[in-house]
Amino acid sequence: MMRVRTTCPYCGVGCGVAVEATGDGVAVKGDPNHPANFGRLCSKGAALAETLGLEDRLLHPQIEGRRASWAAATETIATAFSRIIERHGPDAVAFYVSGQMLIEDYYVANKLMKGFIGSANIDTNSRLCMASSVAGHKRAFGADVAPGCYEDLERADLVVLVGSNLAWCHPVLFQRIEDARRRRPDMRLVVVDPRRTATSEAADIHLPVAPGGDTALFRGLLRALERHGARDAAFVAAHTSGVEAALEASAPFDLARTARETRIAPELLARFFDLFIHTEKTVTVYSQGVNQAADGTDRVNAIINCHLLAGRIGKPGCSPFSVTGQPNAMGGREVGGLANQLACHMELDDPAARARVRRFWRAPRMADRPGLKAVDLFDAVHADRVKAVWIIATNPVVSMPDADRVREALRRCELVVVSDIVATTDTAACADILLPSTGWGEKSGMTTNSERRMSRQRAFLPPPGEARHDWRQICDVAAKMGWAEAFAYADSSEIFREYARLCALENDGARALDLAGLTALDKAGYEAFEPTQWPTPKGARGGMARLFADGRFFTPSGRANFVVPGGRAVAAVKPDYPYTLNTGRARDQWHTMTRTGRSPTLARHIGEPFVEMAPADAAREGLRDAEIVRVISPLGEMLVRLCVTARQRPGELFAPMHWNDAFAARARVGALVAPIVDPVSGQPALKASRVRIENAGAVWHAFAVIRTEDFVRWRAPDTAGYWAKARTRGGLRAELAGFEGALESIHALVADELFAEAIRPAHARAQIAAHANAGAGVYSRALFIDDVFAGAIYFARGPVPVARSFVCEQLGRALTARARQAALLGRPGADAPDRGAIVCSCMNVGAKEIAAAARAGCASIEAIGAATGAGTNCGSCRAEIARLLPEREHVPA
Ligand SMILES: Nc1nc2c(c(=O)[nH]1)N[C@H]1C(S)=C(S)[C@@H](COP(=O)(O)OP(=O)(O)OC[C@H]3O[C@@H](n4cnc5c(=O)[nH]c(N)nc54)[C@H](O)[C@@H]3O)O[C@H]1N2
Ligand SMILES: Nc1nc2c(c(=O)[nH]1)N[C@H]1C(S)=C(S)[C@@H](COP(=O)(O)OP(=O)(O)OC[C@H]3O[C@@H](n4cnc5c(=O)[nH]c(N)nc54)[C@H](O)[C@@H]3O)O[C@H]1N2
Ligand code: SF4
Ligand SMILES: [Mo]
Repeated sequence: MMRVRTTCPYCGVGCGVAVEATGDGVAVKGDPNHPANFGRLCSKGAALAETLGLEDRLLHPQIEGRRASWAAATETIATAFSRIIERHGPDAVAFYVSGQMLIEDYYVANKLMKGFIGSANIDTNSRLCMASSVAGHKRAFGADVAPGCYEDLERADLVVLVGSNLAWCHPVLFQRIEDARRRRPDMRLVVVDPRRTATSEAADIHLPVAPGGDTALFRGLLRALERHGARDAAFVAAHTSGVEAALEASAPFDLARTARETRIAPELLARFFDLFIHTEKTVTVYSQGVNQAADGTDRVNAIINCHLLAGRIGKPGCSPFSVTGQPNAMGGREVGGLANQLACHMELDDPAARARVRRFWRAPRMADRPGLKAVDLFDAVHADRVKAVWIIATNPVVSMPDADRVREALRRCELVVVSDIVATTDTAACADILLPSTGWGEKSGMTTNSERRMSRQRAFLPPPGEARHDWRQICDVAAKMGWAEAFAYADSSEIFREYARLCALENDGARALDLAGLTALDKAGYEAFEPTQWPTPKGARGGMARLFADGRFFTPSGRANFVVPGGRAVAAVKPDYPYTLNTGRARDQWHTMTRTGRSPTLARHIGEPFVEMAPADAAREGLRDAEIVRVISPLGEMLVRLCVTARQRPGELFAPMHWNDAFAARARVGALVAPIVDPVSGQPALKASRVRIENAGAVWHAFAVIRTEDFVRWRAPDTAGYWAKARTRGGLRAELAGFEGALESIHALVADELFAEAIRPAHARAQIAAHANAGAGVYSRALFIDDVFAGAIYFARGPVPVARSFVCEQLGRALTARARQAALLGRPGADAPDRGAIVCSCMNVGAKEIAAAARAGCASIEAIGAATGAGTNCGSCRAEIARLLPEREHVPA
């Protein structure tokens, strides 16, 4: 392998990645020529090489848990789907797919379901992610178009981030904004988020909006813009409709009412309004704090209304900007992966579009009405109306709301097919047929990022085992179902060409998604394809950075629509469930952790599931920081570590969406989330569930590390009611706790369980050292094989006070007698500093080291970087470093 230029498989920024072979693997760097990142990568992108190992990979097809041939698996699926369709009609089967599929995978899945099976029962995890933005775009612009581009973020004088934790979730975009702010210190950043985040801490103004207060905020802003003469009268008159109704609906939202409904201090609101009114070049970025709400589509339109009124759209540095989550979330919207779309931005309810697509596909049976959206789809599975479902590149048993019911639905379902790269996911556990897919680095195709830029993923590794490309799996089943000719593609470039032709078909500018310039792309051109933004109309050399510059929209009238948002959606407060549970992401994990969970570097940042709670609430509930708590909703519960923090406001909790049964005893937050959806988009409200919280009653706590590279397979000790494991270099680390037994007697039992497998094959050379301080309630055991530190477990009555990064770093080392004692106690000697919790994953720098550097006089992030290395590689941790500096340069909110 030489140097391969590909695209990062995580977030919607879509960074270019350059991969090179090294002696024992590959090295991953940012591609300096890629226009999304110009060489930058965040911590997740930088750790990609650590995710390529084959442990837990799914390598062969399985039927009912037994290895099977591809021929048998394909035949079984095709026969079952055909039989069910024949008996119960095409709507009795479904696909549930993903924004992590490539355009080509997605295109053939959609074609098979909507044109050949004849149902629109194909929905995607983008329903949980982008559906409200799609619906809002369509209402306002007549098409699902993101008008702006990344450069607008750098050229804006004001960037407003609404419901977006950009510093953690789109780190490279955030770095581009931060770089622009360093170059132009007058540029302003405003963050609208109920909680304090790494993003809000970098902002000039943080508006801690009450959950659900967003539409009120932007109605108030619309009114203020109008009152203070910020209307672009010429633009509004020539290119929009509905302004009067929108203004009338906003009229009651004076400062006092807006402040009341948003629970933001009036002075702070006034400052924000003033800034927005007087800053022409404004970009408003929004993400899941907007989309994942019962009124998500209204929130989107309330934001767009403000940009339309001020004419801040289609111009450099001016745009409403929905950032996409997944690498190909945008591409999925393009091919038609949602159950209420047809293909290539054509609508299911448009007979002319249906006829056009039918002709093009030579489709025997076209779907003619929308299919089931994600939440309804799994409901239909539960009710046995859908009898076969094929799940590709998504893990709904973790990521769907009411996730226990989703699991139950799959367990009842006649046929569940799962295509994944990992064998051990919570969804794979429910599959009748498991199909091994190729993953990042092994597959080739196209993705579209947040700024409509198409970019190639390229393979640099052979498929492992018998893994096959997702598109190939789908085409093989289609062929077995009788449609070989329509699904006979030699490679992904042929699929892409067909997709481009359909986008261009009878388009002539009628549909924004025009790829006429790419219909002649041959295989060589496809291989050499350079990142390009659509539309790429006929004759165009490159793509287009911005849309709507000419004021022409894709509505029948050609005008953009103001939309009157509904009232504030307030979830009924049930006294038994006094807290609002907000959910979202952590910096160094990706979704259900099937890939990032393999990286020891990424596990350093946060090693276990948690819930964040305000100090006042914790005091009232009698809960202490770092306790194991049970969070309970009417639907389900989870066990996680409590983190008491002033970043969280009273009445609101926050938990990450990442942990699941493969990594923890019981931490699927989706099990608690109510399946309430936005009535327009069908997107679930994942950020505001009603819950209560209680001490889980742990009587002992433990922290363990164990070397796995030689012989140990991890098995959670039966005695531990709570556990969460994470990778560490050469092994695993785990937090454990138990709800019964006495520490004095149980600790030996737990240690034996943990070390059982380690001792057996190597017992002659294995030694276990023990330490006990019964008075302090502290016990530990350490396992040495010869002189090598092979594992340890540390017990305490409360949260375990050992130096975790120190202990992890000793794993696999041959230790002197003194160092062995330090390892047994879990505390570095005087000569080895304790790093504290790791802040900078890339350079392995901990909070204690950064604090020490700050005490020694380092006053800026740069100075800390020079002294410790922290923040000097990917930069994702810069906001967290800033937190540890005594004085920060930002206007306090
Ligand atoms: N590290 C990491 N990055 C990722 C991902 C990942 O798994 N890990 N996933 C990718 C994907 S698919 C997506 S969709 C994006 C998501 O990216 P983001 O949307 O930035 O991430 P979230 O953490 O889901 O939510 C963003 C913020 O919304 C806030 N919020 C909650 N309720 C409200 C509200 O009522 N109003 C407002 N204004 N804000 C609210 C939350 O407090 C949270 O800080 O991230 C992408 N990037
Ligand atoms: N509570 C709560 N829930 C949420 C959210 C939230 O904020 N809060 N966010 C929602 C959002 S925005 C999203 S996008 C979803 C994400 O949720 P999911 O899509 O369920 O999460 P992932 O872990 O990304 O799942 C991707 C799966 O595909 C597999 N995979 C990876 N590459 C390939 C491939 O090339 N082919 C195949 N066939 N499989 C592959 C991975 O191993 C993994 O099992 O979660 C949603 N759920
Ligand atoms: S910001 Fe990070 S996760 Fe997102 S595409 Fe770039 S490197 Fe990948
Ligand atoms: Mo997402």
